Amino acid sequence: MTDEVQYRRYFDALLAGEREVCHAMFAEWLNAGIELRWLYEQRVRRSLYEIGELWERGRVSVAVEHLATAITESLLTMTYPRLFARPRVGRSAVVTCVANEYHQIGGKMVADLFELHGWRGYFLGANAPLDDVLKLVEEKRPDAVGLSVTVTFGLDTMLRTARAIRAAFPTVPILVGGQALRWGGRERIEQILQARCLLSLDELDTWIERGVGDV
Ligand code: B12
Repeated sequence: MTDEVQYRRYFDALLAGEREVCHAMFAEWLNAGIELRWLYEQRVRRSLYEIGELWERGRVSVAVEHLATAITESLLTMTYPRLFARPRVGRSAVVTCVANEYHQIGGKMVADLFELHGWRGYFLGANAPLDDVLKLVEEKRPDAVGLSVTVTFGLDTMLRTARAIRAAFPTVPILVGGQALRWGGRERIEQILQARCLLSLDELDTWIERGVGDV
């Protein structure tokens, strides 16, 4: 079966809410040793973006989108044995969605990628209140903070969050990512925030490989 045919089969099962088929295909990919980053981008992200387009055009209902999202979130936990297999490197990252941001799958992938590199990836999930994020950063003293923002109307909150983190923790690298940044402004944001915008797991991978402090 070609790669494209496999993707289509997976996508159709996801859209039909066939959890068993999705689970079996995902297990097969994991057992075959397919790179996690590729699986996350080419299967998970691609399928959810496609569902988003169908939903935007009124071709699928909110219920179908919710079903596909719920299945996807359950599949992501299947990667855990792979994530924690690498030796720990004594570094950590706090990763969170900003306040009022309910899209949490991208942020979770980011935390997973840190784990895959032997870091500890503390993932706070959706809609994290700023004060609590600051408290956790204070407590964990991570080597990086990752902020995820998807909705365009969340950009101001992201800016406020990053500024507050920068004020309280002047040296911690701040990484910002998510679809809200897709439409440009990257350099301006980096300048304003003294942060690094990273738009994909590949970019994050390169950042981690290069070592901490490259902001
Ligand atoms: C599922 C979904 C939801 C679910 C989310 C549930 C959950 N558990 O996460 C729910 C139902 C909550 C939801 C709600 C809404 N949604 Co919605 N949703 C989606 C959908 C279909 C998939 C999201 C997803 O998981 N994508 C897959 C992940 C893996 O992709 P990603 O987030 O981009 O992450 C990747 C990169 O961006 C990057 N990344 C992300 N964060 C970070 C952080 C760092 C530090 C780094 C390095 C990298 C990084 O890494 C990931 C891997 O590459 C998208 C479609 C789409 N295009 O994504 C719409 C979409 C995002 N939603 C949209 C909208 C409009 C909404 C609502 C406003 C709808 C409404 N009227 O209520 C609300 C907003 C709620 C809120 N305040 O946040 C629009 C956003 C438009 C915009 N530009 O603002 C989209 C694009 C749909 C569309 N085509 O119009 N949604």
